[in-house]
Amino acid sequence: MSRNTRLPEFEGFLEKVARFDQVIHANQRDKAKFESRQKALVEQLDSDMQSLESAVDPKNPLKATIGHLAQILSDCFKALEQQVQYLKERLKFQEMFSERLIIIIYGKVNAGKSTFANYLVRALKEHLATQPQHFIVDQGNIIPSQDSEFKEGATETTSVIQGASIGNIVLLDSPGLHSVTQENGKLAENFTESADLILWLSSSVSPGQDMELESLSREMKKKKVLVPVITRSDRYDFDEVDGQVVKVLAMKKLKDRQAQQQDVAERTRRLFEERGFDVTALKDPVSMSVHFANENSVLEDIAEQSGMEMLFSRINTVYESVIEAKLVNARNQAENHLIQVRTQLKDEALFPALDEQLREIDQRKKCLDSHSQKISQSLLHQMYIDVEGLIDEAANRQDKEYLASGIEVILSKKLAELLQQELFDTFQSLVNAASNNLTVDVSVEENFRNLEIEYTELHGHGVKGGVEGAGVVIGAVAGSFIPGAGTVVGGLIGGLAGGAAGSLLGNQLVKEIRKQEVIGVDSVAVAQEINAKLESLVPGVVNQAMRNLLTHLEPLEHRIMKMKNTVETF
Ligand SMILES: Nc1nc2c(ncn2[C@@H]2O[C@H](COP(=O)(O)OP(=O)(O)OP(=O)(O)O)[C@@H](O)[C@H]2O)c(=O)[nH]1
Ligand SMILES: [Mg+2]
Repeated sequence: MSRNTRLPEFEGFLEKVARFDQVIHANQRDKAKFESRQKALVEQLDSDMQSLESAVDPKNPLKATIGHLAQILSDCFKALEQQVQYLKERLKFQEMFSERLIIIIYGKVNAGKSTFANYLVRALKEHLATQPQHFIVDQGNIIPSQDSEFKEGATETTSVIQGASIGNIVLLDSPGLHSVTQENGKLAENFTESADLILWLSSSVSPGQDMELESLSREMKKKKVLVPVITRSDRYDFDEVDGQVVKVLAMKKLKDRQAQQQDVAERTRRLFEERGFDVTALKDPVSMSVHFANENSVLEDIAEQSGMEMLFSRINTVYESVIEAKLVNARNQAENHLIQVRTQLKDEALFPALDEQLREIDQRKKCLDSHSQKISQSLLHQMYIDVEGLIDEAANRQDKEYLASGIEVILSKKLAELLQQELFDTFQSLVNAASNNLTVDVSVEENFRNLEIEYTELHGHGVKGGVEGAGVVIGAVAGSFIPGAGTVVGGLIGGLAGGAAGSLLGNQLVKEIRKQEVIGVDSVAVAQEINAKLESLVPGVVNQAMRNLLTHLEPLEHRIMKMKNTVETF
């Protein structure tokens, strides 16, 4: 921009900037808060993780994945530490220039950032009649450089944050976004935070590509003041000079430039609406060409033709927001940092791993649910078979305790076998202890009863009917009837009863003695009781084993939920 031309917008901009140092005082108190908040978050997550690790049994198959989770968390901490480091560097940088307007020239590789930065430095130098001081930024430190220009080039050229300080303005030229060297892109993205104004450049060759709009929306989300610029809005015309055809650089046709501006504006707006961002904060793009401005600097209205006047007019309209942003920049950076910490933990690093862990746990819980009934049924079936022999043994001994403890032993042995068979794949050696220490109440209420007969023995002389001494009996079976014993008892009763009737009628001298005799053991009532009991006992015992296994899952689940909550409420 030549001094001779009238440049109201550019001059208006310079006037504002001249008063810049009167308004700036970064808020130091708010700035410090982020560190203590992040420290509290890290400590809480660390303690949550320790609690999770101590809750996982060494035999738990989830042990390995939980170990992996601890590793992920520790990586997150390292990344956060790195970000804090970046933030401190930015704040340090920002503080160093707290009384100047920091403009960052930002955008995709090859957008024309360095070329534009050089153009601006030259224009400022000319108007302010002062020398720029070039520097590079290294870990927040300003290292003065001997260069008097930023390097421009067709291949990716800029790999550090370089800048020039002139008057009340600090101009930063950043490495290209979506750079082949990812680090460079990150460096630039990280640095936009310390700037008060972002000039967002996109080449007119193909302006506002999706990835570029993504980066633009990220900056706007951070509530940065941003002016979109479509650079390189020129083309070559062929002209005839002194009878020779020559290539002449001209601006792209106005209607083409307007169409590009509108297209970028509309697509950005759509993206913002989709994301629910504040559309009103968006500024329409301005198109310009540095090459055209440089090559035609003699033209009276070059600032207007090249798009520069329009650019400064746009900058002037956002100037008040720039000042407001400057005042709260440090606090905003700290807030943005904390938001970023949460987003990163939730969307990128920690939550996906926690959710994966929760899925693993849920899958195991479902496995318990789905196997529980099957295990109960198989166990009940096996118990019916095995208990039959045990009842016989216990009946012979007439020992209910023997029966009760025998059932307990068989039950836990069979249960252990079934758990091993059905759940080992999922729970591995945890199943071994699952059937230990179960409460199995097999008290037997019913008694084994002797199976007895009662009969009357007749003693005396002159008894008719041929019974001498003891002999004639009226019998009745005492106790329950049991198969097997039945025939014996039945026969006995029949035989004895026949003789008894005649004897009694014939002689009063006969002496009657009532007698009882054990002829077997009745275990029917006990067997019925046991079978009925098993029906409710077995599912209860299986349920206990399932709950034992759940104790290896639920505390983990609670602790993982707690970690998520720690981040959510941060
Ligand atoms: N036609 C035209 N080309 C331009 C203009 N500005 C820059 N260029 C060209 O675009 C290419 C890249 O320019 P740079 O200024 O180095 O771009 P950059 O954005 O700094 O690139 P990186 O630092 O690599 O990200 C160079 O070949 C420039 O000559 C312009 O206004 N018009
Ligand atoms: Mg560059």
